[in-house]
Amino acid sequence: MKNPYVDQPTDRHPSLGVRSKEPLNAETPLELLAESLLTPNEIFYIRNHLPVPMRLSDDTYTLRVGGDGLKSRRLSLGDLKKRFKQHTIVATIQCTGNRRKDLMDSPSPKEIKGLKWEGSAIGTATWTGVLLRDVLIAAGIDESDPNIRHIRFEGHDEDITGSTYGASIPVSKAMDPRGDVLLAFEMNGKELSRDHGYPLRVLVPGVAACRSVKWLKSIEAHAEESESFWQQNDYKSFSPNVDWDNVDWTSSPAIQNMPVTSAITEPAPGRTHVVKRDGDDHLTVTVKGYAWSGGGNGIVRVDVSVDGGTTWQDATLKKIDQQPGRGWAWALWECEVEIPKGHTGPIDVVAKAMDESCNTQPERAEGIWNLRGVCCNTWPRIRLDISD
Ligand SMILES: Nc1nc2c(c(=O)[nH]1)N[C@H]1C(S)=C(S)[C@@H](COP(=O)(O)O)O[C@H]1N2
Ligand SMILES: [Mo]
Repeated sequence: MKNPYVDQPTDRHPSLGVRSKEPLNAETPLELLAESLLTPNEIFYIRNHLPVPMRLSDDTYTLRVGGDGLKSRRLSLGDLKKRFKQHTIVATIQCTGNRRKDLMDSPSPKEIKGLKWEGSAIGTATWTGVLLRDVLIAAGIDESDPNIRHIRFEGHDEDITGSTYGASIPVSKAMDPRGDVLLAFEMNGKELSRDHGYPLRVLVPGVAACRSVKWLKSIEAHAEESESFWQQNDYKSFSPNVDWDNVDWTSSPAIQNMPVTSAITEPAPGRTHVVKRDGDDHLTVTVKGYAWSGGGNGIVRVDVSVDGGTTWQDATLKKIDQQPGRGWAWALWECEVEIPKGHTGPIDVVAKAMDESCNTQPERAEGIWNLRGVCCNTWPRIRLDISD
């Protein structure tokens, strides 16, 4: 049998942190992540479940639109670009398993299955494309039809049995004029690369990135969600008491909007950083990171603590101006953290973000532990060691 991985992209950046090779799953180096509001395409995280499909050609590519109540049609890339107004949005996408490592490293003795993502399975870009809403309207969608509840997407990538990657989103999000769901062909002003879905992908801002289907093959309106494995039996969260022996996948909804989260990118988590006091009574340490929330909830604040959360210091935010409810992009933050007078020895720095719906982050992993290790948003933590 032909190796399905023979024809994979060759332009993958060597600095990416590879979590699996075939299929390629790789994250941005954490120390580069909070350097710029827009993540450079070359180092944007890559999450592939299956082999990247053969390079689809601009000229022969067509998108199939159909399903309940829609006129069935095929649209070429040219049709999409000519017939519909083009839009550019700035949005962060985050893998549902971002920061899974923090759940895996938590005290639970039970098994989490999944790639050990650290904090960089997330990135922000400008995305250019046409509105899914406009394409659905042109195909004659009846918004008042109560039986149309989900918009299904299918990718061109397939496993050895020929079944393709797929996902769906609620029709309310797809049709929201301020929901900004795109069929995107450009990322940061450049044609999508093969790894990021060339020639066309869905981009669902505010929603778990597993719904932003790459190498888009078809769109369908339907009463039910996508039947794909990834909609039905994956990317769901459960109570900490559910494990691989007793999980009932039908008992929990597919994740759409994601919870508010943040990460510390500098100093790097996972090792102790020695800081010399040098006789200085007033000592500060620069701590940097990102914060993001789903559902269009922009970040309003990031707080930092060095006493386990008893007292907090304000971080300074850097963010792109977006309308309330359309806060699709992350905020980068920085704090000159004050180390208490006279303190020497180890000290932990923690952070938490708050979004515009006043959601904030849980301190500990135990309450949000789940068997797939999704939606990890505990307080990020780093350790300093203050020496005289
Ligand atoms: N067709 C297809 N679309 C897909 C995937 C995939 O494997 N196949 N992975 C999804 C997941 S889980 C994530 S996190 C994002 C990652 O997008 P990126 O690789 O462009 O960063 O794509 C989503 N879209
Ligand atoms: Mo993902």
